[in-house]
Amino acid sequence: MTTKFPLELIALLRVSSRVAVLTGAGVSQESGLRTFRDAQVGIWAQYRPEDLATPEAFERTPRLVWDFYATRREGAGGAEPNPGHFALAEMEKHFAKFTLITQNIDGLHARAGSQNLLELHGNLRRIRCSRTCGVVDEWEQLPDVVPTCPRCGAMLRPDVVWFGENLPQYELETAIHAANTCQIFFSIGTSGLVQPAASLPVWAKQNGAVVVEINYDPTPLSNHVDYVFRGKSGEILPDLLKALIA
Ligand code: BV8
Ligand code: ZN
Repeated sequence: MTTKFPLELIALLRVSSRVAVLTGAGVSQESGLRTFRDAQVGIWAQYRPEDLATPEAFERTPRLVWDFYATRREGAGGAEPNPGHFALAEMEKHFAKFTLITQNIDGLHARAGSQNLLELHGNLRRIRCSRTCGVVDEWEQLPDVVPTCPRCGAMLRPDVVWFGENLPQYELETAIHAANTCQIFFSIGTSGLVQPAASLPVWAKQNGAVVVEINYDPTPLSNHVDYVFRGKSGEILPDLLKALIA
């Protein structure tokens, strides 16, 4: 069943040049990746994500945290971008200033071809020194130990932003600027619970943008946006692209 879009929204899209999009785990759900909140299955079911995705957890139990991310890295490696990712990559070509801001760390937007992409929470595929040596491409993986930095010997860690850690400054500042200057802001596949990402659509609204939510379930944002499309982003986004270029 094709999604019906109000004509005034499509008309506005057609005359707009500045569009910003925030995505969350929901856009990768149809690629077979569990969303953040229901990712806890199997051995991970006994942990709350917030208890694994923190610097304290890594200090306390580095192997457990390293294995948690190694498992997710394998999962993401086996996943393919879905029609929602590809529709966003195609939409980008139709606007002078299209900024895709993602909370996801699975790398699927980049693999779908999105160019102007801001990974607010890092990328699962990148590994970095837990001190200051930066990203490390090769390391010696011994069984049952957390690998160490070839330069300084410190433990390696996933290049992702944990709870209680600051977001990368360039990505955050650029995302805030896009939210504050866009004409239309889409919030897609995110429960809107994690800060400061969850404030971006609010700031966009305060700055006069039309805000659109595309999400399977209601969220704290749902009552504050101009349009809500309840359903799967992998189905709604291709319909939106079709309506835009019809
Ligand atoms: C920061 C990387 C400054 C790691 C992630 C108290 C103490 C300390 C901190 C805080 C505090 N209160 C608030 C904070 C700030 C904290 C925070 O927000 N906590 C929350 C839990 C309250 N934030 C931070 O710490 C951030 N840093 O603020 O720095 C600072 C410094 C020091 C002290 C204080 C502040 C850092 C946040 C980044 C954390 N890292 N990811 C990893 O992934 O392992 S966040 C992680 O969770 C994801 O990246 C993602 O961002 C988030 C999950 O959210 P969603 O993507 O929305 O996914 P979710 O599953 O929740 O929802 C999916 C939605 O999709 C659902 O609504 C579902 O209906 C929908 N859906 C499902 N399928 C589909 C679909 N929709 C459409 N189609 C479908 N097919
Ligand atoms: Zn190092």
